[in-house]
Amino acid sequence: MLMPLNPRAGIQPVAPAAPAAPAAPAAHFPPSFVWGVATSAFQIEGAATEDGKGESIWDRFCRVPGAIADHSDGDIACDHCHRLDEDLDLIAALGVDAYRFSVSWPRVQPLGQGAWNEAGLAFYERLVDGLLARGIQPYLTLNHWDLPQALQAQGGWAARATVQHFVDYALGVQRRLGDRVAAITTHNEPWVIAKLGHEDGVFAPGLRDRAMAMQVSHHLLLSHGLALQALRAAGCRARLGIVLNLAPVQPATDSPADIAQARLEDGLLLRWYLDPLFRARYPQDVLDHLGADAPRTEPGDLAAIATAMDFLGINYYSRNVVSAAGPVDVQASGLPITDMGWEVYPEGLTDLLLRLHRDYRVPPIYVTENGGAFKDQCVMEDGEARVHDPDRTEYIASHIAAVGAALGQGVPMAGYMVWSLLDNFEWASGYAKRFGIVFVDYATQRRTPKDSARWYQGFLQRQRSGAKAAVDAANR
Ligand code: IFM
Repeated sequence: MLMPLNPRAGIQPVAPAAPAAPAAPAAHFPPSFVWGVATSAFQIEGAATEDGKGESIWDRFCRVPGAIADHSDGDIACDHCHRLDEDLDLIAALGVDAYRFSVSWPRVQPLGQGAWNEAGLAFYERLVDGLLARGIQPYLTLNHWDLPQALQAQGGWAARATVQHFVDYALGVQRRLGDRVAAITTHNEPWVIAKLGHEDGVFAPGLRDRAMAMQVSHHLLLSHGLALQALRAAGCRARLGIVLNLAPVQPATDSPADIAQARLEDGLLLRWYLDPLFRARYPQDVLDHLGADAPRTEPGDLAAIATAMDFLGINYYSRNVVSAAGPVDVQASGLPITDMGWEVYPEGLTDLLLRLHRDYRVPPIYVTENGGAFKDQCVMEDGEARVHDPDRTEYIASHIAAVGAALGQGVPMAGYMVWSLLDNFEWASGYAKRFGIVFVDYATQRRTPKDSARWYQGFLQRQRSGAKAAVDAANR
């Protein structure tokens, strides 16, 4: 029996019998490089109606018949609110530098404006202090999609008034936690909120209106810029940035129609966000394409959006292959496919990072999410529960190598965070898709670190000893 690194966490140190691990990524990551794991509030917390928490748009959306594949909701999720210490120990046992989590806006400000909920603020204070006590840097996200339902009733992100409510919310969180968190992200994946939530209607709040979706994207970006200004004016010392979901968009063939389609989708997914953030303008070809669906802006909006950031967060999962003829069958590429139906394409991450550096001269970049949903193999070995997930380990290792390749070519990479610490509520897919490096048995809420967690733990140990050896050599 191996002794756990942290007896309460139950995770084992990597032993010779550990799963066949892929070759360690060859790149040299500097000692300052931040390694982490990530989650979000709605996906893990549960306690949906406890201690004064308000309703979020995701609480409401889960009640819509057919909205969630397995008819589940976030009421209990990973029961994280009631298992905070156990989960903090799990994070610590991995040996990461940082933990990226989000604050549930309706938990701390139930109506999205006005009164604050002390119990909610106290929960996040316990989380942040618990991380610091374990030597882990808190990376806080303000908006990982769970807008207070009360604000949705007033128009949600489509209403310009929500911009100021968000700024006030950011300031309230800063007042309570800003002195102790390493970084604050305004929004996670604004494209998802706008497109999937307001144009395609497959995510909360389930609306289908392209003009509204584009207005939402503008308000998200504007609230990001204004929040940064307000936080800095309030003396916030945490590093400030935004997290975008980006993917290289590639034409299925070299036909002019496919190339044009790829250019347009690149505009809608990447340049629509990167151009205003780094060039204070929306891309003209996308504005032309949108016509009357383009968002209404006011003087000064674009300058506010382009407020300088301390970092850019990138969530990377796969590439997008597009054709003018319609959806592309990714199975045909012959690449491995995750349980979400996404191609495993690590070289796309290197390409993307190089492009960001070349075209936008971005600030230090964190890969704030990267990981894969795969079918896990749960077994009992020598009386011990084990979860074998070689595909996930391979996925993570190959993407870390892709980050290393970008770093080696001069991209200012600052960190990498695995999505996700725990299996959790995968939005419209419910609980069937598992991204965690720690398995969650939802019937018992028992956590079992998967082989990928053991691999990541060992990888981080090797990083540390490599970094220490380099420092010792330099001091000799
Ligand atoms: O689970 C999500 C996360 O909330 C946002 N980025 C993508 C992940 C996987 O779909």
